[in-house]
Amino acid sequence: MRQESRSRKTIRKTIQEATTIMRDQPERTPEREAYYKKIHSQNLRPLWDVLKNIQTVEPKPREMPTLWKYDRDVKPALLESGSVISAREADRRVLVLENPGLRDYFFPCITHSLFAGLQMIMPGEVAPSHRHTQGALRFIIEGEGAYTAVNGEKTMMKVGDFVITPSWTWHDHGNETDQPMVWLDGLDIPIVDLLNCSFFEPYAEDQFPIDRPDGDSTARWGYAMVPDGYEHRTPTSPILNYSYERTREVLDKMADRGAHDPCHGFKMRYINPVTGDWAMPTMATSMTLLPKGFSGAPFRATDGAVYVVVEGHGRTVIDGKAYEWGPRDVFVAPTWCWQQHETNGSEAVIFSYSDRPVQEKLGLYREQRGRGA
Ligand code: 1HN
Repeated sequence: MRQESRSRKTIRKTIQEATTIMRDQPERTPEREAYYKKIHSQNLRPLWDVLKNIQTVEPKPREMPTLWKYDRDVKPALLESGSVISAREADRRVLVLENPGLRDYFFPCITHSLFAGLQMIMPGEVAPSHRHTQGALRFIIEGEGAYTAVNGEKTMMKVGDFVITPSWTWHDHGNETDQPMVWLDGLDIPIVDLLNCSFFEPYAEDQFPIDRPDGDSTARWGYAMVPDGYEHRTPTSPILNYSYERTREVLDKMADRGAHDPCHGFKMRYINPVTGDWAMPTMATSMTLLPKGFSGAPFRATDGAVYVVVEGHGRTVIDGKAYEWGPRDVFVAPTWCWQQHETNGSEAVIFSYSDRPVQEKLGLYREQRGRGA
């Protein structure tokens, strides 16, 4: 028995070595170059000349770990944008969080698969109704009392709320308060682009008619019950607004109960109450409580993640470099980079989203934990 297991171990090791050592690339000789050129005019390419581009031992993300400091950098830029253009003329007054590693991408994005932007709406402004096949999430950063309306239901937004705009639903935003309001827009733009399924339509008027009271979807779906007779299963959660008040309460209760994950602290997923799956089909959304003095174990995963800090201060070490964050800061950890979260004097609460649901459906998702996990 012992011998058999030892030889299996040897075989496994040999396979591992074989798969981690890259083969030598075929040489490019003048004869070969001439041949490649000749066949290129017939729309033919030699696979052996391009294989190296995809046969990486592990994912090599183009995006870079990046941190946006809200109070210091982003907020002044947003406030200035209010005098540069109106929400109406801009359609959506959004400053895109462009990853410096993706400057030549088809569209400014925070990772190769996800868009992130910060939208500001000033008192009295309206962002007119439209719909598109890209799914969107809103995560409220600052301000209180502006609304977003989705397919006839309006919700007033508060800091920390997570609001969903499912694919192909009419949506408009407005601010009837006397304060600017800022939220993060997370969209699955590169995913929809990859599949070439982008449709867009403006609504004929500024606002799509409201036909349901505020809180309607929470009343129907938000209490672990569903209306009897409800058969329809939508890939996106029917809940419009997952309020921070309730999310925070859950996190506190989890923390009261003790044991946390060594890498992730107390991390809770937002789910679609009808299916039990992620709340959105293309974007995994979660809220994490990191206890005071938390020093997380290292982990990495194939989903690059966008983090938005709600409360507390701390740092995340991404591939050996520390990023110091506080409330309202946004940072991104690319695919397959080692990450480690730490808090100092206070507990911290962090919202995050990634393309994990897509990877899971395709059987591609992987994660790895390091020492202490
Ligand atoms: C969009 O429609 C919104 O509706 C926000 O608020 C950001 C970024 C790219 C494309 C469409 C919105 C967007 C967007």
